[in-house]
Amino acid sequence: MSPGIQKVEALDKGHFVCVEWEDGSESSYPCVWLRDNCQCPLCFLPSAGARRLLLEDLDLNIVVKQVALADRKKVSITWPDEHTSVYEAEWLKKRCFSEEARAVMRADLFLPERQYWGSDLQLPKIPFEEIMYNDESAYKWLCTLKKVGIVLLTGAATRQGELIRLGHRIGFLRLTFYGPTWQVQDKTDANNVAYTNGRLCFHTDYPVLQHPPGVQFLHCIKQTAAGGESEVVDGFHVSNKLKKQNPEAYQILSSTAVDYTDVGVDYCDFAVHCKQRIIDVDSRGQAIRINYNNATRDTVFDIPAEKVRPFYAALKEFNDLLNSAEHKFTYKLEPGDIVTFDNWRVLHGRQSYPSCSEVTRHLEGAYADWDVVMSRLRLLRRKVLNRD
Ligand code: OGA
Ligand code: NM2
Ligand code: ZN
Ligand code: ZN
Repeated sequence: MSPGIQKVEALDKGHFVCVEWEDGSESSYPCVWLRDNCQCPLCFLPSAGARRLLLEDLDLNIVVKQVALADRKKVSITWPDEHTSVYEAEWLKKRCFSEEARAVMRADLFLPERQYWGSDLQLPKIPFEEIMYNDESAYKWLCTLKKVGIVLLTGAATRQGELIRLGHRIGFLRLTFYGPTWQVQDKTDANNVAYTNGRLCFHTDYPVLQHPPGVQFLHCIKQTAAGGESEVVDGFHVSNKLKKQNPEAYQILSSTAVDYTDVGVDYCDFAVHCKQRIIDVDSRGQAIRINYNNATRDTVFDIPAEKVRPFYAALKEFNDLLNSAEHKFTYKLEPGDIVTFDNWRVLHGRQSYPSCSEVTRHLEGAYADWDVVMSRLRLLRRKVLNRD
């Protein structure tokens, strides 16, 4: 419960409304925002939780005509055209514009906390059926997936179709040109290097898509006796290291647009091309997505010739850091394991394994978007913590 309101007044010639809370703190709200967010049925459609008010009808210079407090719990504002808006104390408190209040809201909505790791990773494990039937376990799974970037689900049936069930658990899977789910096996005339018995060096999947899949699931159905071990590395942790160790390499990888290509046939025929920065950063320079698959990096390279060698030098430096014993974690999937990981953050690879006329190793894979996963996380949190 938020504190009640002690006092409310218009300030700055009616351009702001200041709320004084019972605990002595104060919040100041711009009138243009208050008018824009009027919760009355004319301005807001509750069944959609969405604004009806059009921007065309919003006066940027609006000021309050009158402001009143009811019951220490409601602020009502009368606007110059006699329209009235009522705001609940708790609603206002949550939307306070102070630096601290906004940080709390941001953390609550987006769970930005990261736990970086290296070879010391304690791979989080949860039984698959637990997350399927228990909301607390499912919530824990998704929170850990967001914070650490990887969770191993154990004890799934060793048949195809378990990822479809997992997709239903979160909402839906992300369809790509490789199908709703896809089979990682050594295939003749493979349309992707993943579908061979070869070693896969550290990569993120599908940087050739403009919006690469945020989350990846790999379900081990059959595992070879020799080889086929998995490797993972925390791409955000390594990016931070690179930035410190070699700022110039970091600058190159976070600014150069690299061409990717994928042409072939699978779920349907495709000719996909895209430009991505290998280390994608936000406006503050923090890494937010790694886009790196050496196999699908195009032969076309749309940069000036003199920048090519410095680019390769930077990429080698990054690749060396990814592969350093300090950073990488090696494990081997067992039949029934489903590894779930942040494909924007964690780079993954596998060791080669002997080729054989029979299928000796079989993983089923699938993708989900972070939007879908975060949506399920928020809904589970509401249920589990019994909030609003
Ligand atoms: C892939 C992949 C890992 C493995 O299919 O993209 O990374 O262990 N597979 O086969
Ligand atoms: N598969 C495993 O970027 C890539 O091509 C990753 C995708 C074939 C669906 C591999
Ligand atoms: Zn209104
Ligand atoms: Zn992969």
